[in-house]
Amino acid sequence: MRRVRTAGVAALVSAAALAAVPQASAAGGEVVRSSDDVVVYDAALVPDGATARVQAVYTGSGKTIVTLHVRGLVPNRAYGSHAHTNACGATGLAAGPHYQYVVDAVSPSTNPAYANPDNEIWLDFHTNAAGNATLQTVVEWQPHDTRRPASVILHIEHTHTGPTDSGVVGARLACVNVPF
Ligand SMILES: [Cu+2]
Repeated sequence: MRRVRTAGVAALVSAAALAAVPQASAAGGEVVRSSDDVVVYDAALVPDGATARVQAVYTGSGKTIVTLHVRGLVPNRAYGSHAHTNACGATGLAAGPHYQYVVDAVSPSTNPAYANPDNEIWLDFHTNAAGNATLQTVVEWQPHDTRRPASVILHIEHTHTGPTDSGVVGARLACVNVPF
């Protein structure tokens, strides 16, 4: 495991500080931001100096808007990404399964009734020629008080959406802790 310090973090409040004092937006929503380092499991597809930042906004109308910014990845490449249940660890598996608002009783969840971008937070993206991307998703709910996502994982490919493999996705390349 290797931790890559992100560039230009001076304006970022630490994750711990954000967790202690959620910021209120003008609209009355809450904003959380990711911590400023990325745990890398694949140094070829998440090169030295790559950064990933996540912002979650909880709107006054009950939605969650999640934005992912990545920089310095492999140019013109598809990556998968989702919110996961556990914090980042020594291996990609430590982050656990995808966070589901309504939890599938069957694990791993491949049923499109549960493993879909309305019940999970999907952030798949395609990098531009500079290896950068921004992706935003909106779900119609906010994480449960007692069960919240803890991280965002970057995967080797886009998420599958077939009738029997929904939510299935390849290797875990990197992880960023997010105090959702
Ligand atoms: Cu994932």
